[in-house]
Amino acid sequence: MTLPRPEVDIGRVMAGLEALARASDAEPPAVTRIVYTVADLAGRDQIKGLCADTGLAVREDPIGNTFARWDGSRPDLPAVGTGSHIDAIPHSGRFDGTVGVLGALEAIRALKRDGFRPERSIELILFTAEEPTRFGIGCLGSRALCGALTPEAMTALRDNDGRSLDEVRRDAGFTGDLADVRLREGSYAAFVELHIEQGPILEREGIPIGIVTAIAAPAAIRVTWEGEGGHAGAVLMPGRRDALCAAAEAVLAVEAAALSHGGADSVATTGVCRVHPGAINSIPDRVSLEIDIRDTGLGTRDRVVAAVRRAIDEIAGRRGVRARVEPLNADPPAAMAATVREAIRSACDALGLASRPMISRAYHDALFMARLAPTGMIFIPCRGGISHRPEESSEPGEIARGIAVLAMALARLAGAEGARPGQSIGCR
Ligand code: HGY
Ligand code: MN
Ligand code: MN
Repeated sequence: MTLPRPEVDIGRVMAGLEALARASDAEPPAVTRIVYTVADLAGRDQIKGLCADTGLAVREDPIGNTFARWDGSRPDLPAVGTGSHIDAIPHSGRFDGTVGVLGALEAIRALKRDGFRPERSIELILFTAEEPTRFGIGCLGSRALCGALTPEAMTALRDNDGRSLDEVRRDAGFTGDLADVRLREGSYAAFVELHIEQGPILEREGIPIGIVTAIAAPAAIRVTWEGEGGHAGAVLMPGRRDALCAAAEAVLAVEAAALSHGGADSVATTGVCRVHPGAINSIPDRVSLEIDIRDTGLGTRDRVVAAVRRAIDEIAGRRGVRARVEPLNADPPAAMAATVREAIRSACDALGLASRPMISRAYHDALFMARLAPTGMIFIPCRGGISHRPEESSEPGEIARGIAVLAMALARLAGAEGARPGQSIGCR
């Protein structure tokens, strides 16, 4: 099959990223777009509108996973999926996830402009709630699609205001039976996600494309410390059971566990600390910590988690502060499929682009799509490896190269009917 060589309209993609960045609850250049908020719904509307303008059939599932399908000549065959997320953690950047959604849409448009006609349908997916910000668990939408998050578990999810997922999703206009979210086996023949690297390797080595080999194993726990509150002036120091002092020791123990019990790939972060009552002259009686622990190896990751839990028990006992540990997720790593990696690599070769295999230390919806279909990821460089910060940035040329590789990989995976040698690759 002669692979098409579609032209990428990078100006249109950058304009889309710019418009999407304005659907935000943060002062530019920062972006905040939390799932089911007005900003998130505005961003979704932009994407749905662009998909409809591209002639794709758009549908949403009961939690807002959004599917935009380009029917192939054999719509009866399992489709080839692509996509990512548009939700953004507080005070973050405009490229994380969005490049994989708007880039996939441009890949489809470029293939269409090039006269390519896929045999298998190609389906763009906008996954709901890839970020854990609101409901404490990452990849909520893709977990539910592959059955890793059951309707019962979804029903139990609460946001930071105590509102249930069910209540919030319905208020956002997503109704329907949660049991209908899970996709049946064989729904997709393959899945490919385009994403910024969120690390420094590609930029440092001057390599335009990363071909992901595996996605690291993420785990998260919430620890609620319950001590004894009181008047900051009237309660003397001996015998205090200050919940924040216990939590503070635990935060340092999390860092120590990754450094002493893990390996070179072990990372551990306490990213959330909520103090009650949060008054300067009141001894904290309750503190909630959310801890993120990852490694490319499951055993090493679990060693670090165990070390953190031992430290929590020791601190709680010594300080007389109760600690309630709630596992939020503990997922295995995912290997990327050789067939999809090969499709990406052959696209790079056809485009004369250097590439390198690499591990993804961040998780992505591909971590769960890999349970549904042979899955791969395409990484592009981001400036200084910075992500989850307003300075997050990727150059138009880098994004265009990622989209061109994605388009050709999708064409290869979808199979062609009526494909013709395309024009030379380039950016309009
Ligand atoms: O946290 C992650 O790895 C992803 O960016 N949500
Ligand atoms: Mn992210
Ligand atoms: Mn992401």
